[in-house]
Amino acid sequence: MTAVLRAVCADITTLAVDAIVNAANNSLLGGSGVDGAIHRAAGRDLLRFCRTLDGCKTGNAKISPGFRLPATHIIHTVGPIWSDGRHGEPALLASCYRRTLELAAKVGLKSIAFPCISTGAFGYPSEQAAPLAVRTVRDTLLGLPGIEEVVFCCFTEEEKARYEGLIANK
Ligand code: AR6
Repeated sequence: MTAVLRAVCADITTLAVDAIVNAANNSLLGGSGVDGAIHRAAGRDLLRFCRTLDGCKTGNAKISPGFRLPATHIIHTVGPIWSDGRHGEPALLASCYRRTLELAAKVGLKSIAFPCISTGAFGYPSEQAAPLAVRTVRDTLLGLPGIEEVVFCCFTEEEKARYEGLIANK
């Protein structure tokens, strides 16, 4: 089965998918941006659970329940901090998308929503992150037939339009 890719403009904490993805930091103990929103919406049990995960390396991913969220799971991944693009940032960002999808497939999840990882506090230029995200998701899904839907959850209409253009352009 070929997975459906789509872009939405929404608060990711409202999406009723099998897993939403958190753009976290290495501690996995919360922060600002989408990380803060997810911790607030999921409740204190998420922080308690995350304390048992022993952090997460940049480019890797770990899973937790969704607690009070409509999503049943949260996959926490840690994107690279942008410096100039010549310090391994693209490979690390691609790794976030790949590892997240691999983990989702391993536990049998079918629908996943990603935020625009690293493009907020971590400063990754959005016009470079978006094509890399779409390309990496497409390539990774070729080997993961169980995943049926991937949502790119944007926070602005401009970002959503960018993703829609990339999705339409196969
Ligand atoms: N739903 C969807 N997207 C959102 C939401 C939301 N509720 N809130 C923000 N965004 P950022 P990063 C978008 O900064 O760059 C944290 O402190 C936002 O507009 O959340 O990976 C962590 O703990 C942007 O497009 O994540 C780390 O320390 C995108 O989500 C650090 O920030 C990512 O912005 C991670 O930085």
